[in-house]
Amino acid sequence: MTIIMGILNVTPDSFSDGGRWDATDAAIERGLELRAQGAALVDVGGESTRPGAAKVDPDEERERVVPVVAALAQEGVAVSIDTMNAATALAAVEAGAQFVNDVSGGLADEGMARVVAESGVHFSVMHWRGGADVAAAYTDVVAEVRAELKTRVAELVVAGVDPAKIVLDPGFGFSKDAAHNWALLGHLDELASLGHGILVGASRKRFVGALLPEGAPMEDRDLPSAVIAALVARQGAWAVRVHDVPSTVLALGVAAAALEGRDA
Ligand code: PMM
Repeated sequence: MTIIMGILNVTPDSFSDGGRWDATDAAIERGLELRAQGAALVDVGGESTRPGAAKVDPDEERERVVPVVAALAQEGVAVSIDTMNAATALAAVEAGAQFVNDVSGGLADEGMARVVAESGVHFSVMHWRGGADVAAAYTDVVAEVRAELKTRVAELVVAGVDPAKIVLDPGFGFSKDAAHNWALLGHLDELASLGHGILVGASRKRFVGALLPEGAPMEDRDLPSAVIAALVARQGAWAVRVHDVPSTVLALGVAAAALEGRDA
C-alpha cells in the first residue's frame, strides 16, 4: 500500500502554498491537519528548492523547522525533514524526525551521510544533478537516472548508511523536462529494480500544470496529481509526496480497490 507524505513548507517563498504556513504555530497546526487527513509522514522543509528561490542561511533554516519538527514529533506525528544541510538534518533528527529527505541525495553536504548513518534514520535519496537550474540533458533518461541512483546508493553504503533505510526518488522536475518526467513516471519499475522503495514527488509540479489551461490556479493541479498517485500506486510506489492529502487518499483508495478487486 502506497503511503502519503504530506508537504509542509515552512518557507515564506514556497511557490505552491504562497508561504501561508510560515509562522510556527500555523505550520504545526497544518502538520497536524495533514496527519488527520491521512498523511503517514509529514515532510517539513524550511528552504524552497524551486528554481530561482533564495538560498536560506542554514541557521535561519534550522530556526524555521526545528520548533515545528519538535512539536509534531511530540504529538506522535512521523516527521521527515526536507533539507540539504547536514546540520539542519541533525537538529531535526534530535528534535524527533525519523526520516531525512534530501533532494541532493547527500551530494550537497558531505556531512549528510554521516548524520544519516550515525542516527540510523530513514533516508530519501533523490536523483540530483546539482540543483534545479541545471539543464536537462539525457539520451535515455530512465537508464541514466537508474545508473546515477545506483552509484549514489553504493557511495552512501560505503559511508555507512544502512541500505535498508534508503528510499529512492527520481526527482521530478529537477534537471528534467516534461518528457523526462513522464518517461520516468511510466518506468518506475526499472528504478524499483534497484531494490529500494520509490518515493514520487510529482504533486503540483510544472509538468503537471502544463496539462491545464494557462493561468489555472495551483489547486487545479491537485486532480492530475492525485491521478498520478493512483498510477504510481499501481506500479508499487512506496510513497507519494503531495500537497493535497484528501484528494490523494481518495485516489489511492480507488487504486487499491481496483488492484485488489474490492469495494472502494
Ligand atoms: N520536490 C521538492 C522538494 N522536495 N523532495 C523529494 N523527495 N522529492 C521531490 O520531488 C521534491 C522534494 C520541490 O517541490 P515543492 O516546492 O512543491 O515542495
